[in-house]
Amino acid sequence: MSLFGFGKKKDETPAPAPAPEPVPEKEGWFARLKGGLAKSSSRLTTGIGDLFTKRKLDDEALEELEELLITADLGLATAQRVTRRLARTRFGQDVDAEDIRAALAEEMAEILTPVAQPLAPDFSRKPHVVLVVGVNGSGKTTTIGKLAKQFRDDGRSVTLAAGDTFRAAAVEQLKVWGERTGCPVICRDTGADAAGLAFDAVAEARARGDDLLFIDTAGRLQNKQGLMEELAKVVRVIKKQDETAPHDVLLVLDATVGQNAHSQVEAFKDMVDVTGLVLTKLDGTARGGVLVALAERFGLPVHAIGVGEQAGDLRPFAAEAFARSLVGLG
Ligand SMILES: Nc1nc2c(ncn2[C@@H]2O[C@H](COP(=O)(O)OP(=O)(O)O)[C@@H](O)[C@H]2O)c(=O)[nH]1
Ligand SMILES: [Mg+2]
Repeated sequence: MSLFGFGKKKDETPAPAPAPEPVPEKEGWFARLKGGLAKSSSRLTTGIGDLFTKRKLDDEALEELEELLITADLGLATAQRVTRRLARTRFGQDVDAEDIRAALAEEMAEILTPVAQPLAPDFSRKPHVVLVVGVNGSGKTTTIGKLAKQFRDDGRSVTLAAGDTFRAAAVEQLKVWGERTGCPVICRDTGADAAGLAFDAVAEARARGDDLLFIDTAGRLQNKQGLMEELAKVVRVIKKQDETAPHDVLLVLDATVGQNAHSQVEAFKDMVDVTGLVLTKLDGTARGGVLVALAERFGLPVHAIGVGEQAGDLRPFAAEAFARSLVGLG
């Protein structure tokens, strides 16, 4: 299965270097998201412009619009839902590109609003345990670093557990985030048992009375079975410490993979009880439309979106703003 990079050798790819220290932002995160989504929406925006320079919204127009939405990664089901609803209110009317953009943004916002739910830890659990899963390179470690920063800034005590024990560089990367955010990092030697580490991490965080524990995991094992067994074992041992944990299981998805994100959600839902999503790399992709398709298909909460590599580049997911950006509206 190519989505996991299965079949490749285990530890050949060096972990990406941790992102450099923050530099003053030249443009705000939203501008960057819009810039990134401009790529996502350029096809959509120009496409709509080409299709609708004053035109009757008839069957042919709807069909062409549906095709356009599919190429913008919304997927067949979502594209059909959106065009059908549009047809219900506007069929037979003369419409222009602006009408269509506004109507599409509204339809998409409706799909996105229910899933726009920030991560809401219960700090009385001490610790609230968040297991972070996803394929290699999706942005797990970076997202943990960013979340740690946010909760530290709120005055919370946070521990990080370097559960990607396959790669020394992955452990180092989390340590850098730990230093940067002032969070203790629990780690073991490369190749150590990830479940054992998770067990100890919960015990340590509890002994300290921490508010939050983030457990990083490896995204690439020899095969899906191997990954499934490892994640199941991690969950099992966490439950030995606290049967209510893990309290959140975050699946981190790289938005640049587009439709492939669907099979990643399917695969991880089979392995663990995924409770929410984080979509990363929305700052540089032309495939942001996939988020709408994921919302429509799975209905899983989208806790945050990544719009860059820096600590401040993780943002709550705002449904309406996202939908409008996607169709090129301000
Ligand atoms: N542009 C951009 N890069 C990101 C984002 N999130 C993560 N990355 C980068 O993606 C690469 C892989 O991230 P990493 O956290 O190591 O992925 P992991 O293997 O899932 O832990 C790193 O170079 C990160 O800096 C994001 O939202 N935007
Ligand atoms: Mg990692």
